[in-house]
Amino acid sequence: FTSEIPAAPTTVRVNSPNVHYTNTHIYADYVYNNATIQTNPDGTVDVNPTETRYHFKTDLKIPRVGLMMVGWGGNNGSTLTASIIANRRGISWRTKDGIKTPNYFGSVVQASTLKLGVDAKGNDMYIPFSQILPMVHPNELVLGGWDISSLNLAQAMERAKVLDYDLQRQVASELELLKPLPSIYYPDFIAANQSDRADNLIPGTNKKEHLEHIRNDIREFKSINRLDKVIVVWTANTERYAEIIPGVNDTADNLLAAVEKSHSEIAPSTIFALACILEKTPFINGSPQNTFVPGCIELAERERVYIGGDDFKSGQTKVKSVLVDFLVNAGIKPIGITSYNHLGNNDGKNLSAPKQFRSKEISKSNVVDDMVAANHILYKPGEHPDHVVVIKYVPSVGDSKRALDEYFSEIFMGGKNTISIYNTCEDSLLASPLILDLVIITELMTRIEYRIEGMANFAPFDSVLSILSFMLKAPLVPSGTPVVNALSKQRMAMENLFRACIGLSPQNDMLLEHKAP
Ligand code: NAI
Ligand code: DG6
Repeated sequence: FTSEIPAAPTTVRVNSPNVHYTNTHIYADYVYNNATIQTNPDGTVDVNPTETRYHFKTDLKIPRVGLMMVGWGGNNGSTLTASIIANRRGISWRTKDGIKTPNYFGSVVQASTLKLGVDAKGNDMYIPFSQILPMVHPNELVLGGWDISSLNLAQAMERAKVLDYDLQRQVASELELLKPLPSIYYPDFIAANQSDRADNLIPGTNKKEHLEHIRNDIREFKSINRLDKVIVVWTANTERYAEIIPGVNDTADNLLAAVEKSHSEIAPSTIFALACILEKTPFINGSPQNTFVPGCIELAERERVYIGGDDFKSGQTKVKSVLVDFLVNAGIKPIGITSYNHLGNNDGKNLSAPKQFRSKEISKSNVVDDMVAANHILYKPGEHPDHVVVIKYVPSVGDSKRALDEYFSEIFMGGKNTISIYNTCEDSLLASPLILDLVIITELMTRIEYRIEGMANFAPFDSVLSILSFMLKAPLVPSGTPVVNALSKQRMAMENLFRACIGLSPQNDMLLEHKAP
């Protein structure tokens, strides 16, 4: 078998009067086409095509980037760290299935391609996603972070029981040298069953001092490692939801004042987010809790720092955001979605507590809303399929999560269709590459600016990075803007934005050159 797809070029250069390259930047002029719709009283619809002229400026210099993980010693943190070291060193390991070599499968940036155009013969031409614009390579990331557990990364990797022993054996000596920084522990926010690992704590209960401590950790990490940028990812335990209290966490100023008073309703993850924002460091929340209380979002917008969240979208939910999109767009009406899973890792243990489970239940439950709302032929206003989420902790299965889903739909002429899915996978091997994508794309976004008519200067995007939605179960979006959960739309949003930065029109699958040559 030989592939028809030509080999990918190593660099992309667009020859167009709309694209201009300097030694340091790419400048692209781009026309964004949309349409505004007006529905008239008689039911007719007026469509007004719109055009907005955008100018994009992308900094070509790939900086030296640090990734700091909160919950570094957890399954995701230790798995990602060991895997990056294995990739960096080109370590291969023996398993009962033979010799394995490291890869970055599961990372959109590292292991997927995108169609750039066609070659002279009309064949589709794909390039690695990572080559559309200059991006940081995961092997170059400088790793660090915090954990309330004092185990070094070799011990943490062993505790996680995710990677094969022969790989663990070979990376252990390097991982032994990596030790998480002490962290903030407010027992009320994570499950009581986590208390036995909390032996690496920043002393005291003063939240303002905790905030300053974390800020100092970020500054030191940056300076010791001579980094241009740091990005922080929360991959620590799922916390309970924080109550939104007027005067406490509703505005940026109230939130900062509440930190000064060590208010009990401010979660550790919010302290980390605030520390990052004040240090001009992007912060991404990989767990479902409402870290980004209104005051935190307001502060990010005010300081013009990127934030992203919530909750890594790894397996069951990723499939859901494909399958429901498919069913609804095929004119089939899902009326019952029942999602059950059991797992036996520490995440599962933490989620066995009701308040932490509730955070996860919320983020897993809203993922079909936009797809249902988009089809008013199938669903009346306010109508929604039954949607149930169950998670059980079964220690014996460890990190190997079992997810069972039933999609029950109404089809033609009163018929019914049932699709059942059984999915088994190591949870942390799905989540770890998402951390890379989140970090690499966030970093890239810090190098892209835009300008439209009326703006004197180029400016960064909105602080809430909705472009990260593909990797997240409950995407955080700028206030008042739509949440998109459908996976293909989320991917297109990334692809087309990056294409726009090199002056290319959005990807389409019309293949007109083959239909009407
Ligand atoms: P884990 O339980 O193995 O790791 C979490 C780590 O966070 C632990 O080492 C714990 O000691 C530490 N920790 C808890 N509170 C902390 C704090 N305040 N500061 C610093 N460290 C703290 O969990 P895992 O599997 O690595 O998952 C991490 C998070 O990612 C969980 O919230 C989980 O729900 C979320 N997630 C995981 C996915 C997956 O597929 N593995 C997918 C979606 C979300
Ligand atoms: C049980 O659902 C544990 C969770 O942390 C999930 O494993 C994680 O959120 C991934 O969920 P999903 O639905 O994206 O596979």
